[in-house]
Amino acid sequence: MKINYKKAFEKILLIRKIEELILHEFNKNKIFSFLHLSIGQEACAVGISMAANKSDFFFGNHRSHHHYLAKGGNIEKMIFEVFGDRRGCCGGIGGSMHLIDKSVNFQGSVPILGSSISIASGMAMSKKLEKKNSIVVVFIGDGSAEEGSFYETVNMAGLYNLPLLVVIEDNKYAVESGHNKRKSKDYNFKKIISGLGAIYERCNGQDFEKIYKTTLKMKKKILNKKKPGVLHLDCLRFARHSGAHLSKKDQLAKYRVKNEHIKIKKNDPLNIILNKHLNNKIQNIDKYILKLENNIHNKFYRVFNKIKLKKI
Ligand SMILES: Cc1ncc(C[n+]2csc(CCOP(=O)(O)OP(=O)(O)O)c2C)c(N)n1
Ligand SMILES: [Mg+2]
Repeated sequence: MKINYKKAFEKILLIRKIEELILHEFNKNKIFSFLHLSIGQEACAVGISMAANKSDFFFGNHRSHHHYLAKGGNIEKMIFEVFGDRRGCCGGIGGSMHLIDKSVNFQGSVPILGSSISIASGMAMSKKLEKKNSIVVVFIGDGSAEEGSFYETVNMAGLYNLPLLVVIEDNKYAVESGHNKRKSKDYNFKKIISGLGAIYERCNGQDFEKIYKTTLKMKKKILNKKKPGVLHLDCLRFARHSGAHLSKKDQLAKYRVKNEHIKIKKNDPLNIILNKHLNNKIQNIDKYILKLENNIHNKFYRVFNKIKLKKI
């Protein structure tokens, strides 16, 4: 299997830089909207989108810049949307948490936790009835996987053999509460999911290669065994839960596990691809990265400079 690591790196870098630039302008302009950054979690979206087909459908949640961009959503329309411009993908009235681009089968991000999973299962039912070979992928967080709708939907999807892949980006927190504050000690996710009739896999959500390979395997199983799947990705949220912050202060905050900032530094999805696959393949790697970053910067400001910001 030949894997295009360069393409994966470039996609992750695009998402990273676009979000950093959004963050920069958000802070300067005091935009009145929620902002949930995916920084640190980009490989989850890129690994899955590269393993999926164009004809597969994606649904996102409140933290979905990476899902939208990885699926190939229109960058210009996303930037307009985030800054409340009428030319945005939701007419500028939804903001960062409402992204949609049906031209690439990104069916929409829904910020009400646990809601998109039921909507996605409806679409999976329609794909089953149409006898299409596509799957429906829905991204949720570890906190959202504690909503009743998650269990109900996985159960029904198991019962009706739906081609649904639920991806849990487990960054360990729901806002600032960790697993130990939300789950019983005996909570066994694998047993619960298997008991609901779905396929369960878990892997490192910082490592593109692992996500890509696991997704390929799961997609095959979902279509062959006619069962839904739950893919559990262990990942790290580098930024604060929401708002325009990417400071060390949050990484060192009390609600996080001890030394998480060190783990964050060591497990950057960009560095993992560079160290494992690209450093010794690309000559003058710094120049290559700088050129990519400059292109992204120019792309962002070509759109941003067209926006007349509404000051509050
Ligand atoms: C039904 C519902 N309850 C509460 C909220 C407020 N809320 C937004 S994000 C969030 C935490 C979500 O945690 P998780 O699902 O783990 O996703 P993460 O933010 O970590 O990506 C909460 C409680 C909401 N949007 N919807
Ligand atoms: Mg979470």
